[in-house]
Amino acid sequence: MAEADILRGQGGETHQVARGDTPVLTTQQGVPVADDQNSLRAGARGPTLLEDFHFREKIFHFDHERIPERVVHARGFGAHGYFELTESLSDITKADIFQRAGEKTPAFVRFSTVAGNKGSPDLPRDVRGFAVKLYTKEGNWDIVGNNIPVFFIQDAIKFPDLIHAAKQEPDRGFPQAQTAHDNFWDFVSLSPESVNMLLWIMSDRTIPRGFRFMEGFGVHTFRLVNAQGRSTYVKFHWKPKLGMQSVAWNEALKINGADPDFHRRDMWNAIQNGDFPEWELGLQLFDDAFADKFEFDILDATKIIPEETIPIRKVGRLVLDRVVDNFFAETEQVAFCTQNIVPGVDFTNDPLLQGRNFSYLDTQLKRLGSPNFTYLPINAPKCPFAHFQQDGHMAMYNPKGRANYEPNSWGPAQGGPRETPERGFHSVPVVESGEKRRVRAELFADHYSQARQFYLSQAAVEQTHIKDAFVFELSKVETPAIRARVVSHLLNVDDALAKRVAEGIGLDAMPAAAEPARPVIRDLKPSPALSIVGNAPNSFKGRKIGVLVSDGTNADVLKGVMEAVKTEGAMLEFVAPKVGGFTCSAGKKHAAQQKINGGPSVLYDAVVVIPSAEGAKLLAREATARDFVNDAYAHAKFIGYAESAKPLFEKAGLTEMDEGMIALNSAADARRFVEACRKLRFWQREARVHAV
Ligand code: HDE
Repeated sequence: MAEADILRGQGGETHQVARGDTPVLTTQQGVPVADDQNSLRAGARGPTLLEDFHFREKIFHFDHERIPERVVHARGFGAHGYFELTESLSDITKADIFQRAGEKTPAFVRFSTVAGNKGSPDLPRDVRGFAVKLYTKEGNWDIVGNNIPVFFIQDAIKFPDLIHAAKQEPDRGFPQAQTAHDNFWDFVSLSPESVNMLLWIMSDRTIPRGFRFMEGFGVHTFRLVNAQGRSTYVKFHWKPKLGMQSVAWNEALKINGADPDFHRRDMWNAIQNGDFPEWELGLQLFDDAFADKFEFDILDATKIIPEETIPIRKVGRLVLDRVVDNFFAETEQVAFCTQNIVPGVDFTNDPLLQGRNFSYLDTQLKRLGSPNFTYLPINAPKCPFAHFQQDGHMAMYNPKGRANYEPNSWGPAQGGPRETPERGFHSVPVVESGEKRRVRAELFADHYSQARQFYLSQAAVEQTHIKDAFVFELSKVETPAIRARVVSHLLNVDDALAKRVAEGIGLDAMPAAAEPARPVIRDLKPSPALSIVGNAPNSFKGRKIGVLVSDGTNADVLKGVMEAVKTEGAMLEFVAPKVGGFTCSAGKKHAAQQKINGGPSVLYDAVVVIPSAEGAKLLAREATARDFVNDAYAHAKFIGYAESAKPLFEKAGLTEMDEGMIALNSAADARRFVEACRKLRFWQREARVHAV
């Protein structure tokens, strides 16, 4: 704003005044405001007057800015995009969205953590929500999923207990966003149905590198229904285009301090840079014959169907290409409901899903305060809609005319909308019979077989991470009996794992194995698809390198690194002693993105350390620069370095070089380095840096 538009008031306060095209500030009633800096007073030193309607309206509105945060999944981040169908599924479902290959359907996706409050960090060890709203031509369809294909419990009636146990303990109000406390481990160790999920959440799946790098799952078995009324069971999978990637646990702890917004910033930057995050939609389709012969119950949300048993059919892609205009209006007010399905899709009797169908609608009323939340732009269908629901708080679209009921006698023009038996939603006419009892289905009692299968499907380094995670969490549990009870379950999963965890927490005596409710199937074939490391993308695309520089950094090496990173489709940030930038050996000034104490190496997938000899001497005296290289080493990252960086390495205690550390003397070296980074981490180093 030009200086001329700023006026000073009597107290020296700033008044910016609307001129030309600048919009005029008004009250909510549209009354132009003359002064937004001073409330109305009786005399310059007198009391504030009640008749100051502008002041009262402003403060009143401010006082009511907050709505209740979500009970779970409070911390979330959303983006817009589209789903594009790549093959017609008209033989399997009449869902309009699945009819025409090449057609795009608008979508909104909200990612979230589960346990933490709205202001908690992005990288606790936690399941991630992966909720997709598809604005189809026959209504909104919500696939409210997670980044893990199984869940903790089998019956929705246990959800309040699970969440109470996971969130802050009620007497003390902490810990925040962590399962590493007594109540959580007490509850899950008394609920053997949770054991499969425990293996998943102790794996690296719960510390993803970003939303762009994780899978999504519908979790429950659903149905697809075709025009003839034939139903096919389906499980939904979202497969990330960039492949899966996670961070190291110690890294996650540090990222939460250095950048609590790490995941949302990553997604925001990717979309703003035009690197649109993308997933393929995969379907596992099967029928009753398969369901009847499968070892587990397809209605049990604590079980998967391995991809090797029912292959995944890729039918489309989800692309996120637009950030929100307003976080509150879109990400906060979006209301996902599992009950939002469309003709051609149907529920199964999964008792978790059945319970969710009540919970989500109910929770939206509490959060958004009115049954008219469906009219908010983020929630409203993008297809025509017409019904006789009326009134209530914030009514925006009451039906016009005389008819607000049907049947009525007011004719086609005046009478309002009518049923459509052909196109309308029909439930699959499943025949249900049975005793009315509170009881679980028989196969639900297998609690360990798939936990074992999951563990045995992991790469060695992943198994170690799982062991480390159990040891970390149980070390925060103060009650020894709870620690031992967890180990008693692990004995039914894998003896070696139980032993390693028991050793890790210093358990005096091995407990007896928990009594399984059904015999453990010990010879399920491992499922290679369950390993992150085993399915690594062999690409550094979409990842980020932190380049530690100083005045005098070698210009040729710098240029080589920048070009190699660009060719790979990756990103780079300069971390320098001063954010104002640095002058390279060619005398060119470059802006830096981070000052060294605000840009620790945990924010990057790999690092390059190329200060000049002078710069290295300076950085060797800076503790955060020593942390930069030390952490990169400890987190098994690839490190590209100039010989001139050696004094910094030595001062940091890094004297053992390995193959994950690559000397950069030329542009060709830089290319070699970025190619090495495609392995993502130099895992061989990890065992060398962890002694306990
Ligand atoms: Fe949720 N869940 N949930 N959940 N859930 C909510 O709805 C609930 C479950 C999931 O980004 C709440 O809008 C019950 C499984 C996501 O806005 C609430 C049960 C899965 C989100 C609720 C479950 C999920 C929620 C809280 C046990 C993966 C965030 C706020 C049967 C398949 C959606 C809200 C968003 C949110 C209830 C279990 C995923 C209270 C009763 C299983 C991604 O309604």
